[in-house]
Amino acid sequence: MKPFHEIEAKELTPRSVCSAMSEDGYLLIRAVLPGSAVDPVLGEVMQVIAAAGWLLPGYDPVERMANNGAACGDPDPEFKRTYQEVFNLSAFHELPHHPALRRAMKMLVGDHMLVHPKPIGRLIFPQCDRLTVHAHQDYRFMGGDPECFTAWIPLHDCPVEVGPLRVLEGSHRLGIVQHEDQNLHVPEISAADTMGGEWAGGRINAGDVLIFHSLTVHAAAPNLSKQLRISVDCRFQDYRRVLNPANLAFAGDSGKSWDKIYSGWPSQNLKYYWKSLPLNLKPSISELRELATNAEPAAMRTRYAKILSQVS
Ligand SMILES: O=C(O)CCC(=O)C(=O)O
Repeated sequence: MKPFHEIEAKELTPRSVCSAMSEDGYLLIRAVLPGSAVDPVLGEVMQVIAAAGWLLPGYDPVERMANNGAACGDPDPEFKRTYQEVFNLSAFHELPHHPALRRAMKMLVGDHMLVHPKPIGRLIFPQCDRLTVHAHQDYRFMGGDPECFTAWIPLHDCPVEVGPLRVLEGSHRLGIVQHEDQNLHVPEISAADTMGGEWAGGRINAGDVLIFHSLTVHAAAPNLSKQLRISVDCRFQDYRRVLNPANLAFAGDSGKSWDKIYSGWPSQNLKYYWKSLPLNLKPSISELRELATNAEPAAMRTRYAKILSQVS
């Protein structure tokens, strides 16, 4: 594996970020976020995790020492319960809007920037192979316009043995790659190692941000340590480009809703910020109305109706 192509945040320019993205499909930006932005989020997440019994007693929660007897991950019900509590934290949603990250992402996306409102938290137990995220392209899950970019943000220093992300350099140029989905909870690219290009990886520290194109193939390294690996990933695009409205809503059976999530937030600032932007939804609101009435099978009508009720 080759080392990441990296740059210090203070040296970042629109030209350097755009040329790295077009050549390699990713860039590791060092020292984007200050400790004062990242550490409190880790603190709040670890309080939730400690209360769930996922940590060994006798350690400070921010040491993240895992109680492997509690190991779980999506779609285990105990994982979903705890994950929902993390997702409800307003601090978790504020991080992708930090001015330093916005500044870096605007160099890539331009001024008409949408920060997707559903960041993903990764709470990865160590020594648990089934919880490692395998090779995939985010476009497979996001749809919309491929000119969409992910920022992967560890909430603590992440040496290779703790399982940071790695990327297949230049793979954004392969176009949309076939994912296997039979018998898999999460579709993956089983042929990633034979697709050409070289994997790039290495240590990613708290405050660093790994950014990559939605077609860049990437995977997590296995977490071989004794500690949980905690990170946030979120997506950014020009809001004039096509956006799949599923990225704004909760279409599953979980009963999640923005009203419930927002109810515990101390500030109004980020509540429904995305509704005030002139988004280019595909399907559009009128197409969603039609799909909610006529799509087949019935489960798809239900799904579209849920999305419609949350985005309109
Ligand atoms: O953090 C992980 O384990 C996976 C993250 C990922 O696949 C992503 O950010 O798209």
